[in-house]
Amino acid sequence: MARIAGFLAVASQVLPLALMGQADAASRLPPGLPPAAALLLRYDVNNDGVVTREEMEAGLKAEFAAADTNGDGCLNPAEVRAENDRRLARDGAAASPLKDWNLDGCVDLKEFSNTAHSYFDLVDKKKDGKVTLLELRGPSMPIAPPVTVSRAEAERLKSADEKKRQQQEQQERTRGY
Ligand SMILES: [Ca+2]
Ligand SMILES: [Ca+2]
Ligand SMILES: [Ca+2]
Repeated sequence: MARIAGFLAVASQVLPLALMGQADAASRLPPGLPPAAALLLRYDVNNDGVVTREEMEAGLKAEFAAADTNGDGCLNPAEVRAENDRRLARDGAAASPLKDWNLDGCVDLKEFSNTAHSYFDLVDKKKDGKVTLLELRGPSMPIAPPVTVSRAEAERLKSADEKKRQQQEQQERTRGY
């Protein structure tokens, strides 16, 4: 528990600027995780850094029940609109809007859970019904990690840049600028 708390304290300090403007779920993410990780991490109710399938299903059911205002087991277009507005307000650009996949005018629990289920299956590399922070950081994540350039490579790029700049200056001089 203390370890996770330390983790989050560090996260709030070193979070890349690009994430700063985003909604709560994403800005609470430990460092190195793609914004999409918030999609699953919000179901980690016991805060142990592991999302079990049970935690996800319970969370999805609760969210579905909250969105299904008339309690008929179906999200009609008005309920879908309200839920999508809520997601947009919460997740901003990272929001995943609901979709009535079979176009029957009703988003059922299965359709409601579709995005979370596919992401869970994609990330759960060990297929043990649990998604860990390590797996969320893994290569299966839908958003590419930042490219790290080695020092030597950085130097090479810099000198290539410098050369190009000098050539450009030379050209401009010969053109009489
Ligand atoms: Ca958990
Ligand atoms: Ca309904
Ligand atoms: Ca449907």
